[in-house]
Amino acid sequence: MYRLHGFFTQNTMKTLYVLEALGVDYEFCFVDLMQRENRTESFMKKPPIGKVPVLEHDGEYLCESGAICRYVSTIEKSPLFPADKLERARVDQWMTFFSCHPGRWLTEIYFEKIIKPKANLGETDPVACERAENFVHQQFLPLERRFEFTDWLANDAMSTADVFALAYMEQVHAIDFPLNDYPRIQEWVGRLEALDSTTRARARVQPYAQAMMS
Ligand SMILES: N[C@@H](CCC(=O)N[C@@H](CS)C(=O)NCC(=O)O)C(=O)O
Repeated sequence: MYRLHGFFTQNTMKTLYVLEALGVDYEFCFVDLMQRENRTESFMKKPPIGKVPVLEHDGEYLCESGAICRYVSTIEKSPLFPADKLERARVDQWMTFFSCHPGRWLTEIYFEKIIKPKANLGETDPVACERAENFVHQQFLPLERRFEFTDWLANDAMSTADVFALAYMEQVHAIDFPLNDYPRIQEWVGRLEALDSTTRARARVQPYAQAMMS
């Protein structure tokens, strides 16, 4: 049995999408970041980083969304994280690409446009948004070309990398990032959003997100 401590933003969503796609049994424990529940003494006894998501499994704690996704995918021996070394490396490659490049910049725009005003962290910075948008466009161009040849990021079938990346991609809705020039990327996101596992993951956080963001 797994227990996931998390919020409703992209780092937690990566792990929720992966846990649901793997079909594992887990408990979700909401950590209210607005109330600084991640900085309480008891939470800081988990990995002392004070950030979510945190996975609890067999009495051990693990943080960092990518590490959690790889760990559970490995434990479950899932085809979503193939045993073949090269295929697995390709999954890893795309997870890292999303974390370091388009995901990083989409998250920056989300922070500027959504989190800052909501959490009273100051004005949205238009210069930071424009810079981040330019980086996203730079990275979406080769991604769009890639989807001319394949339906999924890493190999011939959907993998942990695709559902992991959805957590970054779905931010485009909230930040009004235009995908008009990227029809294949839109189709890929549509395939991921249509999964039952995506619906189940969203249902886990929806009551908390609705209460806080409305
Ligand atoms: N690299 C980490 C980032 C974790 C992270 O920054 N989590 C944010 C929420 S999305 C957090 O806990 N922020 C609260 C804080 O820093 O006090 C991951 O991928 O899990």
